[in-house]
Amino acid sequence: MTKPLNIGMIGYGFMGRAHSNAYCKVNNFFKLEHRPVLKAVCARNKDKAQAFANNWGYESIETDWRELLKRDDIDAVDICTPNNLHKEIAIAAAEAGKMILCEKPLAMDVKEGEQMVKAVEKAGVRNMVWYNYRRVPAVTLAKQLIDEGRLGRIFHYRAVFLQDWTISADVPQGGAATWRLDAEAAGSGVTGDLLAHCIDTAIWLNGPMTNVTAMTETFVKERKHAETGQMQKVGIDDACAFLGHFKNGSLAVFESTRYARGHKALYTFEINGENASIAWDLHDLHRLSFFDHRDESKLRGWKSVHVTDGDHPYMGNWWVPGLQIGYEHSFVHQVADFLKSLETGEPAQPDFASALETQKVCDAVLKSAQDGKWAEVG
Ligand code: SOE
Repeated sequence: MTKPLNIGMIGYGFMGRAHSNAYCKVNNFFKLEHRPVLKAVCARNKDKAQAFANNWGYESIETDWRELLKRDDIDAVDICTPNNLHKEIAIAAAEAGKMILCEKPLAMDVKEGEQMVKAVEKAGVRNMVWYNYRRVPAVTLAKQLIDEGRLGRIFHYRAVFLQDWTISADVPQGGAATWRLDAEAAGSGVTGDLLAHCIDTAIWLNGPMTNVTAMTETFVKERKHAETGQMQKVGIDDACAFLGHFKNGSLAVFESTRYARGHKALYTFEINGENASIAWDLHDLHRLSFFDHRDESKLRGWKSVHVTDGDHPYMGNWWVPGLQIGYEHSFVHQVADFLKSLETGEPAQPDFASALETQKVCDAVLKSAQDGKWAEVG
């Protein structure tokens, strides 16, 4: 018999769907003591909340997140709102004694993030941030190879996250579909939305970063606001590139943009070590490229490992070797790990405190771009 874990989800956009799907699937594939129960979804628009509830099987709806937090039948709150609501909801949820699963980035900035960390620590509630790419099996395999010391001393960490969906000046800012372009709702542009993923993965794989030097650009200076219809100054970074140092002495080169025509979600990283290199590409997410200089010289070359075997991370829970899985499974894995953490007592990662480290790098990147100088992290 599994123990129910009653979920109250706030927000119902793209991430609401990704998380709901994960809650629905997780117990079919992972043997766990707890089972998420879709208790309630909360959104301001009653009809849309009901339609979402009907589609995913949520038992009830709320239109005010404060009412959701008052309910005794909610164990865990999943925050899928725009970034500017994360702090207020998370702190109130912690005070109400709820577990919290919060969409990335943790907060609008470090100041907010610190308050959130303090709140969950004071309340002693379980917390996690949805940096899902750690749970792509090939990325988790990269972590295993690095932890086994196969790369040796690491010299370089290179990452990009490229998209092209905001090139047209007709794309509005604000509103349900395009809040990511509105600085008031998102806090920042590609830095908080896309580079935050790259930074989370990088810190996880290669350790903390110490300082950065960055440049940002806003190519389209004004956009219509989707709700008011008024033209408004664009306050987000459309593109960002930065260099930096990791504590282990390796060099960081990161770039993100929503203006790379032809690229929809090209998240790639490459790590070069003394003995070996690793490369990964979200467009081919089930493969991990690995080059080992210690291989016999006449056969030395890049291997493309199809990460679908039973002894690859998470894969023993899915189909049979050779059959691959996709984007949505990274969320299933993250829920599985969260539920497992309830059994082991270990904090599910990344928790708010770990996500704050990513936030510190994001803040340093934005500060450096603004000041035109190197910025220390933290
Ligand atoms: C933006 O387009 C976005 O959806 C991000 O918000 C997600 O975090 C990223 O995984 C894909 O792109």
